[in-house]
Amino acid sequence: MINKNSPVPLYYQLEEYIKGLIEKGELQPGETLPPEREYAQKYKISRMTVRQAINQLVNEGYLYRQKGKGTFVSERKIEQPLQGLTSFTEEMKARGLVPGSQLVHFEIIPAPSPIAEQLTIAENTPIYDIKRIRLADGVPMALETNYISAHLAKNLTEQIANESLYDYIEGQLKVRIDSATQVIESSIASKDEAALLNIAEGAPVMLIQRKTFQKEGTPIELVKSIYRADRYKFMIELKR
Ligand code: 16G
Repeated sequence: MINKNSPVPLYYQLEEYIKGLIEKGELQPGETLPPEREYAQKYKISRMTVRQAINQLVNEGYLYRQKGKGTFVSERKIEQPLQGLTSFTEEMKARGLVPGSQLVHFEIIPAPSPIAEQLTIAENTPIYDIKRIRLADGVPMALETNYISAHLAKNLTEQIANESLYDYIEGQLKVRIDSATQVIESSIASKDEAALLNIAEGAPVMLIQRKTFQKEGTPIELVKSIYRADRYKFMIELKR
């Protein structure tokens, strides 16, 4: 497993080895990682090297530390492809997870100028302001704020917002969701966001802003999503 004659650094070999055990399920989420000295003795490497490997795995989110308790295996991250315009509900179902929403806010408000501009409607036109915690198997994954023109989404109810907005837009309103632009940035959870997502204030999150369009280019929704960086990663296939 650890080859001292290899030009590959020892910490990296150990890091990849532990990562492999996690990926194969031989180390399960929540399981305690054996102590550093055990690895050091077993592979005849220094504890510094073991610590370096473990630090890397903590930084990458494969492991987490709990003060005074030890190092544990993290829950597996959801890998979301960046191609394809899908909904949260579709993404979770495709993975065999049960999608859910917890409504935090639901109100019709007059569109403030920056939002109106983006939705190409006049300022103060009524829009839905919807904030939901998005759940996978009951666990909070993301916090999502949608702005949708009330004129477009007539009769949108709290019940619908608790389910799938895309199902409603396409199934009920018969509006074809065609394309979107999406910007992803790193960020940290504010106090309120952290409380809703059940993570620590200041924990890393991904801020995703999506603007979705109908076929003729009319904007349908403006969405700000805060995704937990400890539970999500994004994947894109590149071709040259
Ligand atoms: C996803 C979209 C969001 C959309 C929602 C609809 C991202 C970053 N955002 O969360 O823009 O409003 O799906 O989901 O993927 P729903 O149909 O389950 O309500």
